[in-house]
Amino acid sequence: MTFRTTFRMTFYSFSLGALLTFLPGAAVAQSVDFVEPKQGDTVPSTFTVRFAVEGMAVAPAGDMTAGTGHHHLLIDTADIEENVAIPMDDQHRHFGKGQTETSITLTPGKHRLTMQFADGAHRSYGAKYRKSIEVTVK
Ligand SMILES: [Cu+2]
Repeated sequence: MTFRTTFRMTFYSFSLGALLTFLPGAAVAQSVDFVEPKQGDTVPSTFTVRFAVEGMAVAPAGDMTAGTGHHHLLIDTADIEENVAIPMDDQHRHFGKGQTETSITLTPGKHRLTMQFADGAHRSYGAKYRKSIEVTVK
């Protein structure tokens, strides 16, 4: 084996190793995000909110399959820590049929919207599956 071949093989196996170390993290991205509206948007009093999740599948409330859950929208209220059940009221909306969008009506001014993905028993998946934005309602 020449020096050059050895060098090449070492180089390739290093690259492959680096790639394999890097890929799993990218493949299992864990997050939620607002498809709309976006941070800082100005919206009419009634507007559509669309949800996206990566690293989990959407399932109806009651389905306790690992790796699944449903979306929640928290309006002008505090975050819900991991494993804590999300209350059900006007500030804590559940999308327990597996919905990925909704229409909401808010008063004029600034509002903080928080998405929180949670399991079939409405227990928060924590910060990894939480996203907050601020919007201004006209
Ligand atoms: Cu719920």
